[in-house]
Parts: sequence; C-alpha cells; structure tokens
Amino acid sequence: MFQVDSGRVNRSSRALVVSVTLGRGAAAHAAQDALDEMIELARSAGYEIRGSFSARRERPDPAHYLGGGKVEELAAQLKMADAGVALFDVALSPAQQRNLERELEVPVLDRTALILDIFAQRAKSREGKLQVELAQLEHLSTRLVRGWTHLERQRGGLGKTGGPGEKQIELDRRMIASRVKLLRERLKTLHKQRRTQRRARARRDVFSVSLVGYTNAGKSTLFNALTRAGAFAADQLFATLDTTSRRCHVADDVGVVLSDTVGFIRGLPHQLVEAFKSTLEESVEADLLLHVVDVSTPARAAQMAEVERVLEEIGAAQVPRLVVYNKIDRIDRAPSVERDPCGSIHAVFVSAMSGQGLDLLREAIAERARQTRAAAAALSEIESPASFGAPA
Ligand SMILES: Nc1nc2c(ncn2[C@@H]2O[C@H](COP(=O)(O)OP(=O)(O)OP(=O)(O)O)[C@@H](O)[C@H]2O)c(=O)[nH]1
Ligand SMILES: [Mg+2]
Repeated sequence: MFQVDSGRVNRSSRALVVSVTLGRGAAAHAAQDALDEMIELARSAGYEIRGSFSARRERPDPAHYLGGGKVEELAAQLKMADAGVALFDVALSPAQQRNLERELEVPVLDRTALILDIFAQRAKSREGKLQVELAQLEHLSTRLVRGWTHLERQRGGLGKTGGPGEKQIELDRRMIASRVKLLRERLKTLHKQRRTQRRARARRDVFSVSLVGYTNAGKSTLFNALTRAGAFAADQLFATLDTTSRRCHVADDVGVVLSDTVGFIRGLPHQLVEAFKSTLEESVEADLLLHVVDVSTPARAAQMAEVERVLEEIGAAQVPRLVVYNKIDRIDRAPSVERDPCGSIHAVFVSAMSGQGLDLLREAIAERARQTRAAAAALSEIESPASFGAPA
C-alpha cells in the first residue's frame, strides 16, 4: 500500500495547541470552546498536551499566519513546555506550514491534518480505510504542488527547485494519481453493494432511521441502548467511522432499521466529506434522521448549526428530522417530548446512558413511521388511482 507521510508524527509527542482568533468581534467563550475542542481532538489523536498558546489577529499573515513577535513568543513557549509539535487550530496554507516549521523547528500540524490523522488511526472496515486513504492522498496532493517539504526533508533537500527532488515529486505525483484512481474504483464497487443492500431494505418496507450529530454527542451509546448491540462508544472524538445498521424494535406494527455513523465536527476537512460520501449517503437516503445533540455542552447551538451545515453539504437537508437532546442526566432535566405547532413531535429529551426517555423516543419514532407510511399510501393513491388501472 502507498505510505502516506504520517511517520513524522510521533504519537507520544508532547504538543502545544495554538489557537488564533481572527477579527475583533468573536466572543471569548466561543474562543474557549474552540480551544477546548482542539485539545480534545489532539488528545483523541494521542498527543500529550503541554499547554496552549492563544493569539488574536485582524487577519492571517500570509507567510506565517501569526505575526513575527508572536512566532518568537510561541517558539519560546514550545521550548519551555518541552513540546515537540505545534498543533494549529486553523487551516494553514502549505507555505504557512512550511515557514512555521522552519521558524519553530518542530513539526506543525493544522486542524485538517489532525482530523485526517485521527480518521486514519480509527478506520477499521475496508471501506473506511479506503476512504481515509483517499482523503489523505487528496490532501497531500494539494501540498505537493508548492513543495512537499516533509518528504523532501527526509531525502535531505530543502525545497530547492530542479534536480532530483523535482523529478521525485513528479514521480510521487503520478503514483498518487494512479493510487487515487484505483481507490475511487474500489470505493465505487463497495458503494454499489451498499446501494443494493439499501434497495433490498426499502423493498421489505422497513422504516430507515439514521443517527447523525456532532462527534461525542452519544450516537453510539443511543444506538446500543435502542438495539442492544455492542457498537463501540467512547469518550473520544470520532470513536465511530463506519456505518452499522441494525433492526430496532419500537412498536409491533412498524419495522425499523437504525444506522449509526461517523460524527461531524466544525471544520471537517472537505476531502473527508467527499471521501465519506458513500458512508454518509446512508443518512441522505434515510426516512428519518435522529439529530443527536449533547444538551449538556454550552457549545450545543454552534454544534447543531455545524451538523445542519454538513447535512446540507451532503444533500440531506430535505430528510425529515427528529432532534434528540441527549445526556439530560447531566443537567437534571426530566425526559419529555416537544411538538411543533402542527402537533408533530420534533424533539425528545433523553439520556442514552441512564435510559431515561428512551420509551418516549421509541414512541416518537413509531409515530413518525406511521405518519410516513400514511403519507406514502396517500401518495400512491394519487399517482395510480385504482379506477384508471396501471398505465401501459
Ligand atoms: N452523562 C451521559 N454521558 C453520555 C450519554 N450518552 C453518551 N454519553 C457519553 O458520551 C461519550 C460519547 O459517546 P458516544 O456514544 O461514543 O458518542 P458518539 O456520538 O457515537 O461519538 P463519535 O462516534 O465519536 O462521533 C461517551 O463517554 C458516553 O459514555 C448520556 O446520556 N449521559
Ligand atoms: Mg460513535
């Protein structure tokens, strides 16, 4: 298999997390939430966090993202904290990354690279692995254009143009292109299989429900509670990468298949969304989405907005929703349901962990399934009225 250059990342590395707030308006608590999340991401990737470094700028500096004075300060703090890697909670251009590495004398990773790294560590299924590799290669190929610093460094040349380095880049680029083509083909085959399975399910008249939500909201815990399955749930970001589907009993008169899948996060790299399209398609084609929200986090509104944004990006904006406010045990709230003005249930408050409210949730799913079934029956009446017979 083609080896992506992640060898330079020493998993036991001690890291400093760098956050940069742009502009003047950003609220202090939003910046703190963002920093906490980046620290969580870094921990999930296996780093030991030695501290954090915050800066504020009107706009990013094109060469280093930070200003010269701040870069010096950061270099000093890295030394003091004995940190071997700097993790930037922003998207760095290849040039910014390269310049920062030169000034700071440690590897620099940005948010995209960190998320890709976590996905690479977590991917288990064949499809998941192929999807992550594709995303990594596509990310890498954008960095190749302006100089492949890390690999060049391994080969002992530092960004000089011409000579063997340039030829090597051309070779690498061609290798990547053919590997990307192969991965796309393999994924296409798996994609077809997945689609066939879904069609079979649709024919059997089951109501398909997909869990979506921000990473760590409790989707897998809820999936296990509702299906009594053993999906991996853990207090780490992106514990789940693949889609698992199982039958789930909500009422005697409705058959439901529930799917658990990858969580979303602010700044989910575009390459990942692209590569995971087929995994995420499960959500797009579901009859109902359960949007699982961690009701106990102050960042919940921002997280919900981000989930909606990704749903739109993958073309699932039109799929009916039911909001599941999870972890009510943490805020001491009683389980309940919320109905919209038309009387339809739009939100349920539960605790997947303690089981409170799960009966309400089952009833809500059954009610939505019955409504959908009734609507589909009415629609097929209109489309093929019995008196006219079927069109030839
Ligand atoms: N207190 C409390 N904790 C919960 C509840 N549901 C889940 N958790 C915890 O939240 C953490 C994340 O749960 P997961 O089920 O792995 O979350 P997920 O949404 O599947 O996360 P990813 O797969 O990483 O996207 C775990 O530590 C769970 O034990 C709940 O109702 N109450
Ligand atoms: Mg999960």
